[in-house]
Amino acid sequence: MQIQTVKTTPFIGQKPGTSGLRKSVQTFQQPHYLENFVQSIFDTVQTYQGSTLVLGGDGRYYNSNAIQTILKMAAANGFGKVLVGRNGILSTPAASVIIRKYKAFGGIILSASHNPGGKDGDFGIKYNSGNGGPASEKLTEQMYSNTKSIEWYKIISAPDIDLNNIGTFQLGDLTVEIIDSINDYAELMQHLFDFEKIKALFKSGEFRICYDAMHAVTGVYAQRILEELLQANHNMVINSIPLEDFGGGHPDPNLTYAHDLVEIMFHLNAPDFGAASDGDGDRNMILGKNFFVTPSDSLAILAANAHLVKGYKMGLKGVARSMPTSGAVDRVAEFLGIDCFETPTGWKFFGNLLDANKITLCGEESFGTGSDHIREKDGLWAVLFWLNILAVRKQSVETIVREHWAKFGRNVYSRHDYENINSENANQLVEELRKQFPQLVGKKFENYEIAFADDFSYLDPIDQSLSKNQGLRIGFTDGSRLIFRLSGTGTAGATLRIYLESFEPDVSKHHLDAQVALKPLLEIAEQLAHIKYFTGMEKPTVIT
Ligand code: G16
Repeated sequence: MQIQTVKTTPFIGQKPGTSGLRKSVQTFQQPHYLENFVQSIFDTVQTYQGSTLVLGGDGRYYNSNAIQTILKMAAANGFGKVLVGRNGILSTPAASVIIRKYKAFGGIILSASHNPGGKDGDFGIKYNSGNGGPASEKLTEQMYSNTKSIEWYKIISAPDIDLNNIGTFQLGDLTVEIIDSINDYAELMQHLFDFEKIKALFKSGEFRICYDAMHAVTGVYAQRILEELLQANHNMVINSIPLEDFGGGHPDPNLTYAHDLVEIMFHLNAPDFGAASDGDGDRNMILGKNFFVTPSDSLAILAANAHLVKGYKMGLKGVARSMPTSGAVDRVAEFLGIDCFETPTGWKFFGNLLDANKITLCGEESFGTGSDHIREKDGLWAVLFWLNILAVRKQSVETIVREHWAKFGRNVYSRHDYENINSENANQLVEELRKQFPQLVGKKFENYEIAFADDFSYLDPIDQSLSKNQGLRIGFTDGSRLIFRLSGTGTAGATLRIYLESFEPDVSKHHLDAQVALKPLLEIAEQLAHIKYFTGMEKPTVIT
């Protein structure tokens, strides 16, 4: 088969964000756009000749087209084998499982995660290394640098491969194996969790679950694992059929976008447990009957109850959370006598800690939770972890959370997002706030006094790499925190995220709504950052 070397010129702005390159579908459809980025990945990772690549995506619009192109480029660039999920489908955690299990050189995952899909939606691509985790900042910076000087890419001309049937095909010297997208993942879940106990919980008839797949990739995984293997109540997976445009929805599992599930769970006859996942299946939202579990609390509760769960009963090596995530898990770590690490936002920062056996569990406020079983966050894994705990403790979700707060205190927490705002205004807000930092320490606002104000930097304890400018932190003497960050995953304008946290040890105040409890902090945020003025908005677009 003829290898073509196609001349090309750089595109501006092929800079990977928090998690890979995410742009509108139309941007990706420009001739050479995808090819330039893929060649830049290959030129960065270099030593792959003859080795195996894993390839798949969340099934959004343009997934199959991109897969055909990448296969032909992999053949032209000298990979030995590509493992592709059937129909081009692989959830992000399943891709991580497969990279690790088959000791692949790396993988390419096609997803824009929780961003909307379809012809007018977003598309995305990211590279995962041989450990199954997102490429390090060093690699993504090199990829970006390559995109700025690219002059050619290599591709073969060949007919498209049939992605719909399991089997092995040749593309020149490249072997393409179409594999079941679910088997390896389901097998690992059975190894980690007590499926018999969870099955018994469902069998009792006294426990019902509702899982919202949001018309995204986890529909097929949830049906196999929850319905077939665990025999959960019938029709418990809603929005189960993966669609190229996610049914026109926004596949982001939070209280705003997972409205179908929220309606079911905040109802008189609600099931006992509710959960949702995002576009590529790595995020999770956990709900009880009329009860929302914040992702930060969820991480802390998994850590505190890990000893009850088959795959984790040997104990935790340590835990980690991203900086804006609440300190709830820190309290559990202190109780257990294990290390707790604070990393910047982005799952890639957990990779070194996991590889060095420093941590077992990690998580983020952005609905991401995971463990050392893979190197990605894992939506269904978190759901199964909760189910395993519920099967052992036989209490409601709300009781488990309230008992946790009673023991450790409650880290009252919320995130306010201002989406799609003018980028210049967003940057100006950050700049103006940063300028005030030297004068902030000691400043008082009624009951609150500022203890520190800084721009978070992270020195990786394993490879000593330094990541600067990872979010503005304002800490108060009572342990409360206000954090300001601009999202690195949006594709239009800017998204301002404001993270609010306070600590409440008094059980008699634990029933308070988080928005009510955090109101004083929100007022301080407005005074310091003039949010309404810079965003032009009276209130956030999303509150979680
Ligand atoms: C990605 C990253 C996460 C991060 C999240 C939000 O998740 O993998 O680590 O917390 O984005 O990032 P930001 O606040 O910059 O938008 P996903 O699920 O989109 O891949």
